[in-house]
Amino acid sequence: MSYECILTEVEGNVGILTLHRPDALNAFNWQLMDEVTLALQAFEKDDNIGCIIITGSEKAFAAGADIKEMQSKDYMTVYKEEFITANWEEATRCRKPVIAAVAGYALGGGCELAMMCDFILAADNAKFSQPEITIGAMPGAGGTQRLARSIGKSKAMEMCLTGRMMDVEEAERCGLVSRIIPLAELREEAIQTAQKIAEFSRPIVMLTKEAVDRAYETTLSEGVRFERRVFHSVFGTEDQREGMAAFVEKRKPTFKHR
Ligand code: DAK
Repeated sequence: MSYECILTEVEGNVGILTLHRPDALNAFNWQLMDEVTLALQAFEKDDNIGCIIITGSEKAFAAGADIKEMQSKDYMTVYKEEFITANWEEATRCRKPVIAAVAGYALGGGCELAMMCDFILAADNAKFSQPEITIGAMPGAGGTQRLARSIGKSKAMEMCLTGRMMDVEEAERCGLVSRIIPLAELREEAIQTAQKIAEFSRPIVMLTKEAVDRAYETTLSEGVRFERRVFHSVFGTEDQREGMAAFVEKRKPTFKHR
């Protein structure tokens, strides 16, 4: 499959999707989001891949929705074409872990896409913002919801109402990103992190991801109940037997992903 607005490659057991519209700081036009959707679906289907990375350039993860494409849309158009819903949210449907490796600007939809991923590794030049308010819009791809859950109401409200840029130190302090990495090392560190995850049992990685995600959707007691049921199901896998046997026998486990 050949793409025009993204690059895809596979390194080891890691699928890497690079947003690639350098002339527009990777702004999301319809074609780019279609390609992101197709590439993520292909990575999901590929049995060799155990973890996915979405990244951009050193200057921009993504500067958000393509304002030039969006400016002429009216209400009936965005409603009928299911703008955003149609092709922006595939990352949230992936069962394999998806890591956002963010350098430079992650603005508007760019920040929202990063938040759709399972965690964000950020370069020391990363900047996050929901600047839609400054162009007469508002976040439309989950920004008001995921930001509030991720960094709390006060900061989320301030970000969405002022459009201010958050630097990477603040983003790490408030839990938006999991780690800050020197820009030159971001890609390699993201690949190593993803490869480490890919080498664990795939079904157990997917179950763990599903359990953590449940924390966002339900009460504590229901979440713990869900976790317990999933935890019990782990004991039905070959990989649980192999992992524990390997520990007892003081050797490295060989997971068969079943
Ligand atoms: N869209 C289109 N083109 C963009 C762009 C964008 N978001 N961001 C940058 N570009 C283009 C610039 O126009 C410029 O192109 P040329 O003029 O050279 O042709 C090129 O990328 C380089 O940008 P700059 O020259 O501006 O570069 P600087 O380094 O000076 O500035 C910047 C970088 C990121 C600070 C600046 O480009 C910037 O402020 N960009 C816009 C960021 C922004 O506002 N993003 C949020 C977009 S809105 C919904 C409704 C709305 C939304 C979602 C849903 N529903 C109705 C459901 C909104 C979502 C958004 O993401």
